[in-house]
Amino acid sequence: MTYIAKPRLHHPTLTKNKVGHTRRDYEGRISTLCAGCGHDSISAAIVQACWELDIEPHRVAKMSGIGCSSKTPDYFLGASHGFNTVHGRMPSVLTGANLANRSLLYLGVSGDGDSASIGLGQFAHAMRRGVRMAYIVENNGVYGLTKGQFSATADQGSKSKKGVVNNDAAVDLVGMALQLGATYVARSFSGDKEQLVPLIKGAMSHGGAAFIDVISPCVTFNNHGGSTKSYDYVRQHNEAVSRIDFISPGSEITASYAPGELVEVAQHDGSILRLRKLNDGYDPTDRHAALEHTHRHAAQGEVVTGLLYIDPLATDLHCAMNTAAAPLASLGPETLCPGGKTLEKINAALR
Ligand SMILES: Cc1ncc(C[n+]2csc(CCOP(=O)(O)OP(=O)(O)O)c2C)c(N)n1
Ligand code: SF4
Ligand SMILES: [Mg+2]
Repeated sequence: MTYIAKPRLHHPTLTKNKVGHTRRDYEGRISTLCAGCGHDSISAAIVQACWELDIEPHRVAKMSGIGCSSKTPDYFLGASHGFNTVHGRMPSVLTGANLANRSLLYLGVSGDGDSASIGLGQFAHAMRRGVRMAYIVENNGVYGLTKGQFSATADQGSKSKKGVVNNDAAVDLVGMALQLGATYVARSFSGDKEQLVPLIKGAMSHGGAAFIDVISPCVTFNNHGGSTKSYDYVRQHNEAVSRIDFISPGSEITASYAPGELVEVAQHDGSILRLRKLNDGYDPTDRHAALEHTHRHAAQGEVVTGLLYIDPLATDLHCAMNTAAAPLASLGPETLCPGGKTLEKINAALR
């Protein structure tokens, strides 16, 4: 209920992280979503990930579009920057903000309608440009907010609550992200916090465009038999490629897995993603193999989850454009406007 404010008082013994915050400091307002909605579990995973990463909340900019999923940034990181954009336009607003100030951590939260229908072009260009961000799609296969129409990620042959069959082919956002050049691509399930939290931590520490497709059941409109985005379906068909562990810079690396079963991937910031292979020979640094693997299993009705692809040496849009390291707002007028003579020179060079 929106009118019930969350109490600000904390119990004095709540555990604090390295920057002096309790988990509660990463929460937002009380959720107004339906009880049991997968999106609320994703919000809880984001809270957990940011708390464990010792992120100062004011260093995060959370952006979204329109939909139940896009409402969720109100329910986490209440002390962060936020921008609720027009339907499907989150990626371009995030890109602009990122270009103006690269010192923030960008978290884009969207829905399957928001990113795979009206915002598909925006999604594609943010991925191919390598905008540094953690982009999460809370994928329920329907337009939850507008009462349950099929979205573009609904699987062909799956059924609506009233039994209508979806005849259209599904847009595969994971496949698109892989093809378009995203450098961190994962899929998870809102009901699997153990897998989702380290995936979010890895995405937020990544040096380029990170995308996570999270299957997030809509309990009101798409949680019946015949749906391929229901709790029961995903639990029965979940096929994980790896078990993931996130180790932040400076943490002790313990060897809890038997040698030979582990892949360790170091990221730019010194964090390490430790992947315990569940599938023999699965290589998370092979983009083509990731595409082939996910498509082959999808054809068998399986939902492949885990960290599907990572480029540990990823760079981002700022690197490609050779932009200033400092936020634009911190640059003085002499730097931002170098004067008439410089402009004349530029114009002359273009004639
Ligand atoms: C320009 C525009 N077109 C259509 C709508 C109506 N609309 C609001 S939310 C939505 C779909 C949301 O679906 P999704 O992104 O999957 O979010 P969910 O509610 O399922 O989490 C639509 C079509 C709108 N708000 N603005
Ligand atoms: S309508 Fe569906 S997506 Fe929206 S809050 Fe309810 S369960 Fe969640
Ligand atoms: Mg949806």
